[in-house]
Order: sequence, then structure tokens, then C-alpha cells
Amino acid sequence: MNLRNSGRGKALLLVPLVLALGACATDAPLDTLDPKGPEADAIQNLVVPVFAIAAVVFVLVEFGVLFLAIKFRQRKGDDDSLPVQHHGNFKLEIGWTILPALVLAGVGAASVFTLFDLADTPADAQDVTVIGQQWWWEYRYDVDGDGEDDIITANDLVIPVGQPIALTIESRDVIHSFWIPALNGKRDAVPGRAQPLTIEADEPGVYRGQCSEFCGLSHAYMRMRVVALEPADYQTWQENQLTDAQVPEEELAKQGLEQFRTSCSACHLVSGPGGNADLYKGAAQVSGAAPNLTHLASRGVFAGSIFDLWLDTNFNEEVDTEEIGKIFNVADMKKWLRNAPAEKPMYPQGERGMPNLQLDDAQIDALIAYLKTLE
Ligand code: HEC
Ligand SMILES: [Cu+2]
Repeated sequence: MNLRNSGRGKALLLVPLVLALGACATDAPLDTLDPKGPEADAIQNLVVPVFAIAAVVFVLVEFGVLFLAIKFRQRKGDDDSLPVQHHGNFKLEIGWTILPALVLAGVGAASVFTLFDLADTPADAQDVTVIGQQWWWEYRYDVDGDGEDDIITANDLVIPVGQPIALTIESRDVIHSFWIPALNGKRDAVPGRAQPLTIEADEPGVYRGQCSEFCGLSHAYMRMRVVALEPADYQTWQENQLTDAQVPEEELAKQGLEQFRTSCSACHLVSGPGGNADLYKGAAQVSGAAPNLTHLASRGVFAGSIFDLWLDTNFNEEVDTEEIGKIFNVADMKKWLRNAPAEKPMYPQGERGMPNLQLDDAQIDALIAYLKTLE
């Protein structure tokens, strides 16, 4: 087949073009070459020199191949004799064996040192347990260090800037992979294992990620965010997370609470008098299979971070975190409560994920009024 003139050949030529254009994106929150914390810096400091060495080798080799191919090409009227042969040139052969070995040994040593460096967890790190689940991330904080989780939240992993965070990554079902490119490399969430990963953010902001191990139907809709706050803001956040939900005052929201206790308690937990924890009768603090909603409205996103919970915020900008949360995203929340599997593919019969609960408009409006109070 003549590649150059065939349609497929032209299509193949488009591939590098598309890749090159893709590399020009400025709004690229998953950029692996834009570190925002010390762990990501360590990786960058390895990647840049290794890439530079690889680039030099690439150019030299390609240039050499082209040069030799052109210089020794078959010309018209050649007598078909071979050029001078170098086989058995001891010096040359030793040289081009040892030089690559040395280059690789150098790169290898640098890589191993970086790996050791990344495996070190600073002594003052704060612990957070990360649990991957089809198809969202749960975060658990043991604030007072008594071995019990005091804060259980989802989607947004909230951390203070300048503070190393020692994550312990687990899974409740299949293998997922936790990855916030701006803060560190990826680490798999493997059922039955607890895998460490340290992250730290230099500046306040929202750092996005994406589950990077195929984990079933809605893998592509399993995103996550790290929200880094100034220490004082973090303190405020933490104090708020430690409070219980109160019985709402507004009439519609009160109806929503009743509806919530009826329709949602099989899976979701809201602790406090304004919630349904009493229905769990001593069971674990969460049902184990759905996000804890006690402080739902304090998050920026929902459903595996695919929908904004609050509108009118541009999370790609340097975020003034105090500005997060102006208008509750009623439209997407309505659709979610009406028929969640239509918004995000989930296995049928609520085997995994949230089923269609056949709610009517009035029930949904009441539920939204209630959910909004869960700040
Ligand atoms: C059969 C279990 C189940 C029931 C019942 C259920 N949910 Fe869910 N819900 C889930 C699961 C699982 C998710 C996570 C889905 C995902 O993101 O992939 C979820 C997600 C949510 C979210 C997004 C939370 C977040 O932080 O991402 C909200 C809000 C929500 N459900 C509200 C409700 C309400 C209100 C009810 C009752 C009307 C309800 N759910 C009933 C299982 C359930
Ligand atoms: Cu996943």
C-alpha cells in the first residue's frame, strides 16, 4: 500500500499534528509538568534533566542515522562495492557500549534517589485516609489522633497549604488510582491494602485529578480535587466539619429532612439531630457505599466531582477560596435526584451507585431545600 497517497496514510499524518496542538493547551489542570508542591517538584527535577538527556541522545542518533543514510546511499553508476567496514573496531565498540551504560546508570541512580525521597513521609505530616469507590473518592480525617475518624467527606480533599499530608489510600471495591498531577505522582487504591502517598500544596487553590485505573462503567466520571486553604481558613473548615447537622428551620427543608430519612437513609448518612444517624442503630458511621452528606453544601462539586455544586465560580483561575459557593446548582442536583443513573452511568438496580428513586417534583424540591442547609 502506498501510505502517502492513501486516506489512512493522511489520517496517520494527522496524529502527530493533533498531539502537537494538544500540547499547546493553556487551560490544562491535569498538566504533569506544572508542579505545585514539593513532591511534584521532586518529580519535575528528575523529569527535566532525564528528558534533556533523552533529547540529546535522540537528536544525535537520528542525526547520525540520517547522515549515514544519505552519505552512503546508492548512487547512479555505483559499482556496488561496500564502504570501509568498522566491524571489529575495538575502541568504537567499547565506547558505544560503555557510554549508554553510563548514561543509563546515571539516570537510574537519580530515579532511585527521587523514589526514596518521595517515599519519605515528613514527621509533622497530617494523616488522611483516602478510599476509592465506584465512582467517587471518600476522605477521612482523624483529627484528634484517637484512631477514630472525625471527619468523613467526599470529592474535595481539603488540606492546609504548606503542610505535608500523609495519605493512606484504600479501596472498597476494585482497583482505582489516586492522582493529582500538580501535587504528586499516582498511587493505586487496591482492595485490602493501605498504600501511602504524601502530598503538599505550596499555594491555596484547587488541584484537580482523575481516577487513573480503569474501574468500571463510570471510571471516566471519577474525578477528584484537592482544595488547599490557608491554615486559618483550613481551621475554620475543620471546625465546621466537626459540627453536627441541625434540624432546619425553613418548612420546605424540614419536609426535605423527613423525605431524606425515608428515601435516602439506606445509603447516605448525615450526623446530628438534623440528620439520620439515629436510624443506623450503632452501625458504622457510614453505610459504606455512599458519600457522607453531613456537610455536603460545604463542598464545591458532587457525584465524583463531575458537577459543580455551586455555580459562578471559575475553578481554573487562581481561586479565592472565600468566593467559592454563590449559587446552588439546583438544575444539576434536580436531575441527579430525579434519575442519577441518567447523569452518570451506574450498574442497574443500585448494585453500585445511586438508583433512580422515582421521586416526584415536590419531593425533589423539598430534598434540595434540605441539602442546601447541610453546610
Ligand atoms: C442505594 C443507595 C443510595 C440511595 C438510596 C441514595 N443514594 Fe445518593 N448516592 C449514592 C451513591 C453510591 C452516590 C455516589 C455516586 C457517584 O458519585 O458515583 C450517591 C451520591 C449522592 C449525592 C452526591 C454526593 C457527593 O458528595 O458526591 C447526593 C447529593 C445524593 N446522592 C443524594 C441522595 C438523596 C437526596 C437520596 C434520597 C432521595 C439518595 N441520594 C439516595 C447512593 C444512594
Ligand atoms: Cu476509579
